[in-house]
Amino acid sequence: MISRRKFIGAASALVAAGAAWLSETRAARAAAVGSGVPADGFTPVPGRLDDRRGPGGHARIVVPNGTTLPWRLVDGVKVYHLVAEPVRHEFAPGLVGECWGYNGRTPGPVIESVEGDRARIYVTNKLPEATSVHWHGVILPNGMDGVSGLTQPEIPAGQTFKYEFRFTKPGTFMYHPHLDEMTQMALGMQGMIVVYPRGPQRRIDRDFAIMLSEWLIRVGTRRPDPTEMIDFNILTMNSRAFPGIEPLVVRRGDRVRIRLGNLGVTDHHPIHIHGHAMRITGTDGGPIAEAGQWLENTVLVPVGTVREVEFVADNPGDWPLHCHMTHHVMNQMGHGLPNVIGIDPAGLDERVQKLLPDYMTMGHTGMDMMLDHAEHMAQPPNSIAMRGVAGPFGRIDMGGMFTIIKVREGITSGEDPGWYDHPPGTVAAPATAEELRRDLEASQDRGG
Ligand SMILES: [Cu+2]
Repeated sequence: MISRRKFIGAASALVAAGAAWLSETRAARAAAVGSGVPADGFTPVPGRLDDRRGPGGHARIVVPNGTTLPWRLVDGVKVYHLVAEPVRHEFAPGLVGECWGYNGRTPGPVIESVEGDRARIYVTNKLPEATSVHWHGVILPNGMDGVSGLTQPEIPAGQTFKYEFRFTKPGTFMYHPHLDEMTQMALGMQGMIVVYPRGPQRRIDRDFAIMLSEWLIRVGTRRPDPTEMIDFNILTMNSRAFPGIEPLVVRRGDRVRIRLGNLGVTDHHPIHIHGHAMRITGTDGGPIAEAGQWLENTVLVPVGTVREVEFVADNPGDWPLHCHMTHHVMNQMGHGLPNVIGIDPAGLDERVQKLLPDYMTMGHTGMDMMLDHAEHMAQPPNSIAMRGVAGPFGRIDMGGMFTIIKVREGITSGEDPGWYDHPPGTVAAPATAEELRRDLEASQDRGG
């Protein structure tokens, strides 16, 4: 198993290589736009809840476990540089994958722009095979659409291509290869694009971008298997699996937008929020007019789409935001196991132990006990627990596509504020004998 220090060293080297072009131009970019921040006057402070706004009134995007792509202004054109390359990626502490991505990470950095802006995007191919980049949802000239063989020649390994077009409408879009899609996307080549409206818009205080993805990484291996079509065992938000996913920290009263993209293989993800209702406000087709918006507690994000949701964070607490498919909130779950729920193992363990001394029937009372046992068993190399991490009330029985929205009163920082401190009397607790007598026996008297 690779040591943490070695991993960080290797990852840094990759990041350094990927960002070489950016480093070389840092001074020039700083001169052009001031510290490399967008020229539209908005200076973000990483990790801070920031009340400053750009001219369009937009809050800057927050990418949990991710980042945005720097750009420089050249004669009024925003110039970006994507580097397609192999990436050593940590899905959660304990699980590292040999992936492909952009600029040293998967998903690639979020590309930000403003409605009407012209973009020139250089794509350098450092993969061992050809690639291309499709700008999913962006309305552009046909020859910039990135479909290898149809609208452009492939980008051979070692070469740099140039794309140039205008972002004509606001919204959330995506980018991904359109050559050997099965392999390249399954290994992590995915990214999001955020285009802010140019004119005034309704106030948004916290604006998050989350890419949903699915992977098969067999226990003990490092390379995601791109040939799998159905049975995935790592489900991720921005290529991280819970408990490796950063929480979404918001201040009570904030108007929150979450931009959810899905570039997975097969699965549509019903993303469920607790404690709030979400308004569906946009797709990769663009914003939805207010009259067409509707409320949901669960928004389905099908493969190859974006859903933008908004809500007012008016309910303090630690609220899950997760895929509602039960197998998508577990890590490295095996399937096709014998179903032993309800069997009586009495006598069975003794007989089998004569052949296999360590044998023990598990799962006959449900799967929860397996987690109790798992805590005492050694984890195989390069793998993570199926589900479960220590929470304020015991084990949080979740993994995979799961994160926590932390709504807090009056906070000024986007740093993780820790667990929610519940007001007295607002936490579910064991019923007392007196309460049972008072409430349940009385209701039985009435036939309730
Ligand atoms: Cu799902």
